[in-house]
Amino acid sequence: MPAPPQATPNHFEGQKVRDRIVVLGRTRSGKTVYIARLYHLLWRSGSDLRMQACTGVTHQAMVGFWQLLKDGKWPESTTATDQHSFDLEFQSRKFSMIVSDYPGEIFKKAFMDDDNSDPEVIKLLDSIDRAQAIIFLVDPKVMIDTDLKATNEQGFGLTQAILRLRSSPGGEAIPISLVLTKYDEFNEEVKAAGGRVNFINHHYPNLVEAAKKGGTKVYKCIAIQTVQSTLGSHRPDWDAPLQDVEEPLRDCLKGVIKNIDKAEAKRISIEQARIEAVQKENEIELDKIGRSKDYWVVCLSFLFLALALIAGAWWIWKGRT
Ligand SMILES: Nc1nc2c(ncn2[C@@H]2O[C@H](COP(=O)(O)OP(=O)(O)O)[C@@H](O)[C@H]2O)c(=O)[nH]1
Ligand SMILES: [Mg+2]
Repeated sequence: MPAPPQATPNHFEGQKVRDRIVVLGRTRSGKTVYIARLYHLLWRSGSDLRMQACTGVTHQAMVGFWQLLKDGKWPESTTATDQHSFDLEFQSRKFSMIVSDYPGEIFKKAFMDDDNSDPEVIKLLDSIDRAQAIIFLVDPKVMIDTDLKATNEQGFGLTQAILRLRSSPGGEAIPISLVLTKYDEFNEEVKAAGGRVNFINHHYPNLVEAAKKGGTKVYKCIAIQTVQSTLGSHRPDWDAPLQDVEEPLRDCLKGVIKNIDKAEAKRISIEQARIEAVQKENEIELDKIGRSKDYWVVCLSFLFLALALIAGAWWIWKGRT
């Protein structure tokens, strides 16, 4: 089987190269569970979408999360930044995916405190600037909770991230997937609001407005269902049905391919126009050369004719004398 072609990153003038699919979300929004499930679905998938951890460490981390979840336990919440990188293959093209699991205070520092001095914050903002597509995980629990701080941090923070993306060069066309996580627990609230878009719009209208352009879709995701234990706590049920785990990624990748193909078609048409302009210039130059050549041929012909006439006249004159 021939090696699939390397996907071209998107280039925009004065902009960092956009070369990655980014997964972002506030702390406890469900990043670890989502990525662990996504990787479980895709790393041995025989479909047109495949995923492979870039390092053994990331692969082992994912296997560790599968084991925990299968054992009915939730992963610990993140205390240090965990960056997981994956290679993706979709429709025979290659992509990179970065999932940065930031501890809560980094997201807050970046988008609420405007503190850009922390290297972790710089990394987080850099990942937005380099995104070809972003999957934002949005926690419905935080949206309906009475914890005003958390609700506002998620709504304002995600809106800030989207505004940064949309205002950067090329950012208006970047596909966004807004993923409502934990849908198994919050489907009643989402339905009562009139569906997923109305639900987000009701709680975070600025976020929907900021994301609107560039192909934004909203998903109701169940990465893992919870069951209530006899003691009343919620534990994960690995084998229960899932929903909207692959779809946000698939749709983002389709959008990225569209953007890459559009940029490539534009590059080809600019190159063709340049080649045509050079050809035209060459033709004008050749035409000029041709015309000056014609001029010299005519001049020389006249000269030879004149010489022949002189020689003929001289010969006749000589013959008479
Ligand atoms: N019901 C339900 N709960 C989830 C799901 N995904 C995550 N959770 C809950 O959200 C918590 C935080 O998830 P986690 O992936 O660690 O969030 P992270 O901080 O963004 O990495 C988990 O401990 C679960 O309680 C899901 O698909 N369904
Ligand atoms: Mg985590």
